[in-house]
Amino acid sequence: MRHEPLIEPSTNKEKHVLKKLLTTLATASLALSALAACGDGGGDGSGDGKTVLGFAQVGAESAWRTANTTSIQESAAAAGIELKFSDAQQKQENQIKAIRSFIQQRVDVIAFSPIVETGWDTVLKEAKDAKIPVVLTDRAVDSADDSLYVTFLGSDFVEEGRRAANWLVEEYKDSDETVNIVELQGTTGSAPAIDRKTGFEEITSADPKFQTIASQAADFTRAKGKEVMQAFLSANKDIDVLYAHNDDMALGAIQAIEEAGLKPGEDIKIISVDGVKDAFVAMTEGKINVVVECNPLLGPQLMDVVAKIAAGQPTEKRILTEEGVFTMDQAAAELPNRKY
Ligand code: GZL
Repeated sequence: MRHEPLIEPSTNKEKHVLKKLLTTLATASLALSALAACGDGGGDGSGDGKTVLGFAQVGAESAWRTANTTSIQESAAAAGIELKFSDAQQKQENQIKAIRSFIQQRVDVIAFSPIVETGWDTVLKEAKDAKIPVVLTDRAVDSADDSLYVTFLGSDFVEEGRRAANWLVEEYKDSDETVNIVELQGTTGSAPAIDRKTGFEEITSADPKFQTIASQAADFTRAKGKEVMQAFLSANKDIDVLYAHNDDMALGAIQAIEEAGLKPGEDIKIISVDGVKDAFVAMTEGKINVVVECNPLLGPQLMDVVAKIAAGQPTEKRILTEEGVFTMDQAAAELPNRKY
């Protein structure tokens, strides 16, 4: 059946105007349908209705980080959340690029573990202007404007430093001898490195017998931990204690200590942070004396936060992760329970 045209143009001018009008209307309707697919808070236009989370990870520098990544990826899948994941290879500029890409893709939520504390305000303002909520996981940012993120989910690194030092105080409570400490710091400028040092010194500074004779960044990696410990050993003949801001650096330092003909855990007592499986194995071998746990399994809590945001529900500004302290004599019993 032939449909009669709604409008019958008679002159060429009328035909031209009608043609332009129809083209404009067609373009406008295409644009409107694309916008509708993106939803209001984001979504990548896939139109499958899934919440889309963009996550900018620090890198893959340590066993802790690997466990953290696995937890996030597995939890997103279990929660039916579409995860866009980027690995910044320990470079802040790559994390900033990833966040900008997530903004362009109109994701629903952005989450990341800021490799260092500073330099985020500009890109976080861009996310705020794009009305995309940001969740900090693991590490914090040092910003005057806490409206730039909705929630910070992670450990209290200052408390982790205090716990490390409290073990030391207890270990040497019956001695008046000077205790010479060397410290392997995490990534310069990162929240865990700054805060673990702060918490440790808050306790040790109360007793002058505790002397930190050397302290240097080793970037949370085994290789750098070994290299810096070798330098400590060459420059200092009477080291009593190593305080390592993470297990990977402690495990690298153990290699250096053994290559120097010394016994880790005996000649040089070792305090470490994280609680990865290999650190528990080292404790069963008597090579690490105490591990302060830092829980990387943040995935489930992060997805709870993302789901609340997607549902328009309020989330807590600060969510603390639960963690403990494990000494050498507890390691064998605890090792089978370790999930990372
Ligand atoms: C701490 C985390 C640190 C770990 C390191 O929450 O940011 O980064 O202690 C990791 O193992 O590299």
